[in-house]
Amino acid sequence: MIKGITFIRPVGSPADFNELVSFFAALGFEPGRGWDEPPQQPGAASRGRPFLAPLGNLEFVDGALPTLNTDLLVEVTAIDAVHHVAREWLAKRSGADTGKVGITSIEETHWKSRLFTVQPIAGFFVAFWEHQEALRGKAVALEGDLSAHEMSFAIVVARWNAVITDRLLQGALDALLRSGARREHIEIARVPGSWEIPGAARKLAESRRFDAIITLGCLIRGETAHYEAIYNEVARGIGQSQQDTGVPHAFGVLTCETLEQALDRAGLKSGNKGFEAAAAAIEMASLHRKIDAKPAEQRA
Ligand code: DLZ
Repeated sequence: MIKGITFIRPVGSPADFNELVSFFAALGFEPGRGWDEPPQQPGAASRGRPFLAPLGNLEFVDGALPTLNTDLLVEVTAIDAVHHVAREWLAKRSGADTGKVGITSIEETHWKSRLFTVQPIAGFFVAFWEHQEALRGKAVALEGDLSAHEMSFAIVVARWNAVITDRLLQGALDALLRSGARREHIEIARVPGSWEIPGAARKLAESRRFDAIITLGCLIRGETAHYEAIYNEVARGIGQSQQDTGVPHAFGVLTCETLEQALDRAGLKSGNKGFEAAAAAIEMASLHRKIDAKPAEQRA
């Protein structure tokens, strides 16, 4: 059974390696499981950092090829936002005005796409492209993207079980910043416990200043009297705020049997539910924008 496809790119020096890892992380690629081999003999250490994409393919072409200086093509959504992030990354590099690194403007291609190329380090080129028909090759459906560019978010985080909720908050911030949100467009509201989350979330949603609200808390059954009652009310209140205000609310309130289980879900073994809640918030905010932008006659 075919499982995946890997293209290996050797790099010339540890400094180039670090630059490329920084560049691909800044663009929001999901990091895979990397490796570091200690040296078997002097100077023979090696390391690898994979970057994952939701889809990959090996494509054979019979006909006109794009005139590019690279065979590394990354398909994206929201190419203008990707171009912006790449430009900002380059602007922080000291070599940016030496001509050894650089970025082209976004150009139309002969295959109904828009494309630009970047040289994040001397001699390494990567092209980013977006098909003009966003639905090409996909089921016909409206879908949100994972770009948080030019979006504002509020995070409501409970102080109760702070050892957990602080980790959820770090995960949520990581997801937002890596997806292109700016720190000054993220407001954090701290509340005493999960019980207080719905009230604060609603107030923030009613302010109409945010594309989405992210709610973070942690209820531990063994340590919480009336656990079911509190949990039901928190979930109901957050859902009701979402429905009444029309602003997407992501649900990141953990309900766990034990502290150990909560730690696992806050970044140890089972991912970070704060990161996942923020990703859901970005996707829903993007979907809302697309629904608002789509002319009525195309919605049928
Ligand atoms: C009171 C309480 C208890 C027992 N357990 C938790 C919990 O596990 N997680 C949580 O977020 N909050 C807890 N709280 C606090 C309530 O949510 C609320 O803050 C207080 O009852 C004050 O209204």
